[in-house]
Amino acid sequence: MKVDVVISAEHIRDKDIEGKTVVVIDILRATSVIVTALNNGAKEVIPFLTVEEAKEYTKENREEFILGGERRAVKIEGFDFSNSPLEYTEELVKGKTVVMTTTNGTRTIKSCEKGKHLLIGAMINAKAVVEKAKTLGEDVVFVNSGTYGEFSMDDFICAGYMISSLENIIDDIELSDIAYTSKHIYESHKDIKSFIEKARHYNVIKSLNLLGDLEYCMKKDTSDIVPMVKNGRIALS
Ligand code: 3SL
Ligand code: MG
Repeated sequence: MKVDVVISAEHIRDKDIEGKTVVVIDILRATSVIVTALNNGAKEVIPFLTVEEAKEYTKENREEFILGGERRAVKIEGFDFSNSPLEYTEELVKGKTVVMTTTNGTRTIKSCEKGKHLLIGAMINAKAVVEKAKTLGEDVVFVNSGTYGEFSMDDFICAGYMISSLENIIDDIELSDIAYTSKHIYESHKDIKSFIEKARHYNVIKSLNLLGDLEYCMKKDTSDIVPMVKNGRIALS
């Protein structure tokens, strides 16, 4: 199995994802939110690129939907939830469809639709994702959402953790240089925080006093679900 990493949404080329299992990562915070919402019983999550599209989709039967997401890391006017995973509790999301738009995460998901299988990964479901990737059997590419098209340390170390975990369960594995580098970064910072706390976006979230979000998103393997994207909708695989 060949394993690769794409460093941001801006760097996705068709040849990197076609025919492969694609794992989209945006641990701060979009993919952590998606995993949390589905783990807590949401029926599905539908990602949109723009605020207008998301609002339009929920216009009829508004009460059936939760509108969630962010711009500049804060809640969007008229939305129900921000992009804090802690808001997506079982009590509030069970049985609901979450309609979501975020700056980088949902954009990355929409850019990866040519992948053969499209999975949603975060630290909180990393081991479950690699088990699923093993079962699917294709080459794997971890697509980091990054921040505004640029490399983001937080997504990179999460990819490294997944690659390190994948190596433990697959014998015949071939890492690209970037995949090897992300694994190496993780293996030198297994606590995660000592690396991520230097990341620009970590400090944006910290400046908003959302330390609870940061702690939550850095935890490993608290969920064993694997969200999968099919026909533009995300549900349990
Ligand atoms: O960019 C995104 O998709 C968001 O996850 C960013 S934030 O952490 O919610 O600000
Ligand atoms: Mg991010």
